[in-house]
Amino acid sequence: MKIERIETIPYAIAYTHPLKFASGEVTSADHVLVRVYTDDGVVGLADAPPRPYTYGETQESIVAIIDKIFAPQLAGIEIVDRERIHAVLRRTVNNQVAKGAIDVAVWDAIGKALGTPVHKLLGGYTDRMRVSHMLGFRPADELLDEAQRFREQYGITTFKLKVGRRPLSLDVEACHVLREGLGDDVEIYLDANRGWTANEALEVLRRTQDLGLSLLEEPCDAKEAMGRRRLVEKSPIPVVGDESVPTAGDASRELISGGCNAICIKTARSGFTEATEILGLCTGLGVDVTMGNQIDTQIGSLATVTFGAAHEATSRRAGELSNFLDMSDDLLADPIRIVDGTIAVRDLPGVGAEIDEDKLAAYRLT
Ligand code: MUC
Ligand code: MG
Repeated sequence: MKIERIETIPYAIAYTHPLKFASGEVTSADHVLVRVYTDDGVVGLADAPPRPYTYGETQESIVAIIDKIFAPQLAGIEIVDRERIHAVLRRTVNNQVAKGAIDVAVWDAIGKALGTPVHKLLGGYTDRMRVSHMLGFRPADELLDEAQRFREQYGITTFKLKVGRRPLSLDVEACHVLREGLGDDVEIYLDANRGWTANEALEVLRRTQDLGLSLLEEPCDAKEAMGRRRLVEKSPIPVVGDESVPTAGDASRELISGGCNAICIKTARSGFTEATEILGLCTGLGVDVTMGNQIDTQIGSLATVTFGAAHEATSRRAGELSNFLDMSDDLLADPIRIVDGTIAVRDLPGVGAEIDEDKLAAYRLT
C-alpha cells in the first residue's frame, strides 16, 4: 500500500476566546488539514497548526513545503516504511509542524489499513488522559473565574498559567490569587514562553515559593545558555523545555547542557515518530515529560490523547487538551467530550478523527 498523493487544505476558524501569551496571540485557527492518500483508497489525516513566532512556519509555508517538496518525494513509498518516509523528511531542515502532520497522517493511514486504533499500535497503556487547562494573559480575578468554571463544568483540576509578563508583579499576583482561590488540591504550573530573563524567572520563583507550583516551562530563551543553566540549577521545581525541544536532537542538547530537566512533548511539531524518540530519551534518563498543546483543534487534541494515553510516562501527568474549547467551531464530526476531567481515546481504526465535510467546505480557504 503506497502513498499516492498528499492533500493540503488551509482553513480558518475564529476563536471566541483568543489566547494571549508572552510570544504571541491566537485569534483564529489558521491551520492546514493534511490528508495522505494511498493507492488502496485508505486516507490518513492530521491537523497542522502553524506557529510563526515560535517555529517560523506559516499556513502558506506549510502548504508550500508539503506540496512542492515533501509530497513529490513521498509518492510511491510504502505507507508502513516510516523510516524511509522520515529519511525524506530529514533531508529538509526545520518545518517541524509540516513534518509532524505528515507523520500523524501516515500513522492514521496505517491504523486504518490494519483496522487498529493508533493508541494501541503506539503502546496501548491506558484509554484516557487527565486534562490540564491553559490560562492565557488576563487580570487575576478573571483567571480565577475561568479556572473555577472549568473545574465545575469539566472536572479539570490542573491548570497551566501563561506568564512572562512585565512587571513581574502581574504574574506573581495571578499565582497567589489562583492558589488562594482554588485551594491546595489543584495543580498549578507556569509557562513563560521565553518572556523573562533567567534572573526575572528566579525572582518570580522566590516570590511564589510557598505556593506549591509544580513546573516552570520555557522561562527564558534557551539560547541564553549560561543564564538558563544557572536557573535550572537553582530552581526548586523542574524547568520544562518546550519550544526549545521540538526534536530528539534538541531535547538531547538541552538536557545535556542543563538548559532544562523536563520535556514537553507536542505531537503537532514532533509527530508520533519523533515524539516516541523524545519519550525514549526522557524515560531512559529519568526525565519527566508533559503532553503539551500547540493551541490545537479537536483533531490535534485527539492526536495528543492518542500518543499520551499510549504510554505510561506521558499519561502520568495531565495533558494540555482543552484549548479547542475556546474555538467557535471545529472540523471534527463527533466532538471531543471532557468527562470528569478526562478525555478518552477513540476505539476506532487510526487516530479516530472523522472530518465533517460540510464544515470543511465552509471553512476552507482554497
Ligand atoms: C505552549 O505551551 O507554549 C503557545 C504557543 C504554542 O505553540 O503553544 C502554546 C502553548
Ligand atoms: Mg509552552
